[in-house]
Formats: sequence, C-alpha cells, structure tokens
Amino acid sequence: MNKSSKKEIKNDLGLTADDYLTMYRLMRLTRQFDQGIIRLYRQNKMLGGAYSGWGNEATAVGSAYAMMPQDYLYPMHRDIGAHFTRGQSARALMLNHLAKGEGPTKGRDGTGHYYDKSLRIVGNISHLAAMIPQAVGTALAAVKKKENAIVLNYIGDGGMNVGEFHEGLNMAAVWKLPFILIIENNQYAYSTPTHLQYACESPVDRAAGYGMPGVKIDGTDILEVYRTCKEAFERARAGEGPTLIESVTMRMRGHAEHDAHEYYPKGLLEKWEKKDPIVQFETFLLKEKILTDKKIKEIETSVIAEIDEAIEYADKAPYPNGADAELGVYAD
Ligand SMILES: Cc1ncc(C[n+]2csc(CCOP(=O)(O)OP(=O)(O)O)c2C)c(N)n1
Ligand SMILES: [Mg+2]
Repeated sequence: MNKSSKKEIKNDLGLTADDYLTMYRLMRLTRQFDQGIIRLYRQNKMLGGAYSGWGNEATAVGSAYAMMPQDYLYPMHRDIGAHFTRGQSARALMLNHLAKGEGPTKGRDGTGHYYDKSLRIVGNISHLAAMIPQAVGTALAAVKKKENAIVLNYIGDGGMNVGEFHEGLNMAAVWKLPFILIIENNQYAYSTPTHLQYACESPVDRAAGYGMPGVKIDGTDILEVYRTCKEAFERARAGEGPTLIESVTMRMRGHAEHDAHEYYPKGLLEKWEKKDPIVQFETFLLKEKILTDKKIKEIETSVIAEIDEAIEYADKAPYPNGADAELGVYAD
C-alpha cells in the first residue's frame, strides 16, 4: 500500500487552478444531476429506479479526470460524475434517465446502460461484475491495436464477490494489461453491510493474491483519487500491468430512491456528512484562494441552469415509437 500524505498530493499533481475549478464544477454538476433525478423520481417521471451517486462524486470525477481521450470507461451505476468528466452532456444523460426516444439507448434504458463510441464510454452491464472480463478484453484489444489506452472499470463492495471479478483480475494480471479496477467500498450492497460480504480486513488485500498492486484510498478526497489513478494509469500505459484501487466512501442514500435505508445504524450518515466530498474540496479551494464565494455562486448558477435545461428538454421529449422496438437489437 502506498498511501501518501495530503501535502505530497497537493504539490506533485501538475494540475492548474483551472483544472481544480473544472473538477469542482464537475462534482457540483454531478450532485445537481443527482438532485434532479431524485426530484423526477418523486414526481413519478422516471420509469425505473433512481440511483444516486451522492457521496461518490470525488471517486467518479477524480478517477475519470486522470484519463486520456483514447482511454475506455466502464462505469457503474453511481458514476455519473465519470460520464460528465468524459464529456457526456447532461441532456443525453437526462434523456436516457427518462427513457426518451432521443436518448442514447432510444428509450430502452432508464439509467446509464448505454454505449458512446466517440467518448469511449461502455455503460454498465446490469449484472454485477459481468463488465470486468469484458473491460479486461478491451484492454487486451487496446494493447494489440497499440492504442496506448487504459481501461478504467468500477465495481462495488457487493459486486466484487461475484466470480467474474476473479476471472477478470487474474487474466489482467497474467497478461499485464492496462486495466484499473476501482472498488467503490461504500459500506453497503443494498441492505447488506460489508462485514457480511467479505471476511478479509480490506477488499484491497485481494490484490496481492493476483500479483498486482493494491492501493486503499479515501474516496471522498478528489485529489487523493486523482493522484492514485494518475500513477496507476501511467504504470498501465508503460506496460507494467493492472492496479486494484479500493476507494472508501459512503452510499449517502438508499440503494435507490425507493429504499429509505432504515437498516442504517443511527448516526452513520451524520458521521459521513462531515466528509462530504464537495464540501471538503470547496474548503480546500477556498483556503488556497483558488475559489471565492463569488465564484462558488457563479458555478452554482451555471450548474443549476445546465441541469434545469436538460430536465426541461428531456421532460418534453417524446417516448420512442413502439414500432421501433425491434431496431438495434442485433449488430449490423
Ligand atoms: C449478479 C447480480 N446480482 C444482483 C444484482 C442486483 N443488484 C444491483 S446493484 C446491487 C447492490 C450492489 O452493491 P455494491 O456492489 O456494493 O454497489 P453499490 O450499489 O453499493 O454502489 C444488487 C444486489 C445484480 N445487478 N447483479
Ligand atoms: Mg456498495
């Protein structure tokens, strides 16, 4: 484990003040999107569930911010921040969440299960861990095609206990593929707490068994996430193989919005609220004088406008034509 101090992180990142502000805005945009889908769910405008990434913004944005355009993203259901960071539009994401005909899946999905070829986003496969061998296969293809690309994939503390996790990581390690897997250890898989999911001390301990580096980080600290990913991506690009990263966070809402998480012990959320990723980064940026109260207000106004526009557009957009249901089922 090579967990570094905050001071080191702050000094050796090579990020500019503009980068910091962009990262902050992306986190705020992600939270605003989240609030939007929570509201739409309550208004009965979502056909399926609303999965919140509240608490996961630093992990999603910080990791994707370290990617290069030729890289591939295999996100999970709480990684909307990574979609935004790759350049996905709020409008496209909202159209998909409302299952509208103009959305990336043309109304077939209500969350983030879409593929965007130009942004190299391979949206989640619903079956947990099924993405891992596919993402590893993409890493193998990227090496064969000499793309100088890495593949970034995420899994939860629950999903990591499915067989494909083992198969995928083993192959990635044996073939030294440019594959990075982030375990989003957000304390729960639906209502199951982590002590009922694994008996080792930390999920990252598994890395040694596959013969790859494992790094455990504070997933609420965007700079720590960014730095760890940047190092892992550089190693991967240099042909030194995969890395397993355990990002420790908290799922701040229920599994989805229908779930009032009554099973959370008293005081748990209050404890994690003190570690809110956005507040932490905002405090840091204010202290460093990169952000001012005026700038915060400007960013707030602009993310609210961006999400409001996306909601208004997607809300008015039509559902798909029934007659098109059979289109796009098979590849050309
Ligand atoms: C193989 C499989 N089993 C069950 C499910 C249903 N399911 C979807 S998400 C989820 C919980 C996942 O928990 P975790 O991996 O910790 O991710 P989190 O939701 O906490 O981010 C479950 C049980 C599924 N999609 N796939
Ligand atoms: Mg979880």
